[in-house]
Amino acid sequence: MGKVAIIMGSKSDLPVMQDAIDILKEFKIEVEVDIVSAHRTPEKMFDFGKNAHTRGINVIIAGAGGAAHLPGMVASLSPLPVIGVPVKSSNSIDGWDSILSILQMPGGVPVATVALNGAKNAGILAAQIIGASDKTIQNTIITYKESLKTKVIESSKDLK
Ligand code: RP5
Repeated sequence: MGKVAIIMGSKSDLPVMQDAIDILKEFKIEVEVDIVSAHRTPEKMFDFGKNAHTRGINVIIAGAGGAAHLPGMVASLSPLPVIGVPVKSSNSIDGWDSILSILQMPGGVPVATVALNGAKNAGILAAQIIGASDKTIQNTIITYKESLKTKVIESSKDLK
């Protein structure tokens, strides 16, 4: 059974990051949640990045805003796939600073960056990564995607 670590730079990121927690819980995937700040707790970030893969974690979701260095720095320290969530935080100018800080990684150190405040998609992507080698989780994703289709078809019918 896979496990996802969801970390964020500040408690103020939690309202956005909660979407990742919620969808992973809906998929019955174990999550561990913590605040890890690249700038305010660099030693904790280093320890987390170096050791996450030794603690049974399969995927890391990291959210941060403004000068959002957490996802990239954790990706530099960890062999695990890192999904970055740019957060439109109080110190962000317009969100682009968060997006570009997470998106524009140098060659060799990928961060799978989702949309601004796109924590739900980060959770789904983490589940899909785990589902690539776990049929039960993959079937959960197949059912979820079917439910998206059903919702659109129902909405279409409602308009008729
Ligand atoms: C970033 O600064 C955090 O990830 C957060 O998005 C932003 C603001 O943090 P607080 O000042 O609200 O703690 O490092």
